[in-house]
Amino acid sequence: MIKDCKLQNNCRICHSKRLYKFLDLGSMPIPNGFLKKEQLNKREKKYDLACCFCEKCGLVQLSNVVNPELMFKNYVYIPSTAKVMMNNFSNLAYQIYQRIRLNDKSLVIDIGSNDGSLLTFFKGFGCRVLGIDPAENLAKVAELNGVPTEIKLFGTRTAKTIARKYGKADVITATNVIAHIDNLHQVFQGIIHLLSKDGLFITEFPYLLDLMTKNQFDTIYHEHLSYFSLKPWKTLVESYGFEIVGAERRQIHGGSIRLIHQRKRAKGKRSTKVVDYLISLEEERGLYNKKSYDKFAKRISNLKVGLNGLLASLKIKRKKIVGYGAAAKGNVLTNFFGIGPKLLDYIVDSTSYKQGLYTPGKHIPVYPESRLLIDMPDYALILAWNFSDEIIEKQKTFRKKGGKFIIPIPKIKIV
Ligand code: JHZ
Ligand code: ZN
Repeated sequence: MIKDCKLQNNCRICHSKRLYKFLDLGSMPIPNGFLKKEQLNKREKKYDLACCFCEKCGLVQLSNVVNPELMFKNYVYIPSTAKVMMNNFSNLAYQIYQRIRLNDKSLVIDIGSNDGSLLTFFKGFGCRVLGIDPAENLAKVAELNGVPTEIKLFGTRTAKTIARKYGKADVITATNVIAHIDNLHQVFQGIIHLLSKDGLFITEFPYLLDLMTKNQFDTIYHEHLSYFSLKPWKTLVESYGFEIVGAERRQIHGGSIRLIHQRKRAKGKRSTKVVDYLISLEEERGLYNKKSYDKFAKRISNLKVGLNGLLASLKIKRKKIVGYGAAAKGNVLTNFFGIGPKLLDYIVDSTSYKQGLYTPGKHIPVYPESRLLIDMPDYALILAWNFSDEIIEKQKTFRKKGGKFIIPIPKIKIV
């Protein structure tokens, strides 16, 4: 029998055991483990959530690994409800299309393809596309969107099977999924099998530099096994004969990084200066110094006191407060800060899969966004703070009618 959870006591990249635990968020249910009403009185499974810094290579990672089957087989997160996400996908597809002039013979494979959103843009350029994702429910949606999908977790074995069945890929993309994968060595071994000689491997993930400098502690959860900066990532990439040929910071998800990789001797243009620049910036901001992580943990405990203080003072004034965006990160924040349905009456969210359910741990009900204007609470705490601009713009009427937004991160702000 496969265990639900295992300890990770060495570094996923360099295998060192010198791991420094700097943040302990306690034990909580998986962040997308939304519950039906009839499940509310059953005991939820909880898993430790703590974060370590590798003193040898600088990778930040969780102290344990929850079985991916439990988290991803039936998945409720979809990127396509946020305009900003779709714009980012369209930008990525266009950038690659321009770079290597994709045509109807090109094959683009997306690892962690979710509902097929990113691949629909590549399809728009006439390319052949294939998604790979373990979520059975979302693969069906992707197929309806015209994106053929292999329902699988990615690793060496999957890569070999797919290369045999479909041929080698000219482009492999992996957005917001590499941090979910335990065995990064298998990822690169898989890519070696699946990518054509001059092919591009493009990945995008939340950037540790943003996480640290903007107090984004709530993006630390069971799904995200690793928190990458460029220095350890570069070592990993190079150990498999690849090179980072393009790097760009993106605003998406509060600060991400988009990286383009190719084999060392592959044809194509290279811009490596930006990688060196970013690594020096990481060093300058203390990303490779233990003390920075202690300071980060201290800032998070201050934030906890600050936000709870604010919500309690509003409640004393009999204000009605709700949450906005039942994001996975919101479930981390509410669980760690101890914010339950007594403080937040409910959370509104645009994802149909989450509506009608209850948040894991705190059991706050999730309703459609339309409820906000019907009810007109005094405050909405934006738990999906990475989409604050889009949400505030969308909910202009709420503000006009006197509603206020609270943005908790990077620091508490009332709009
Ligand atoms: P959002 C996800 O984290 C999951 P989450 C994943 N593990 C990952 O790696 C990261 O992203 C990067 C809602 N919403 O995207 C939709 C509205 O209601 O921040 C979502 O439920 N109205 C793959 O779950 C939530 O907010 C809106 O107008 O923390 C946002 O979740 C908008 C824009 C969003 O991801
Ligand atoms: Zn390491």
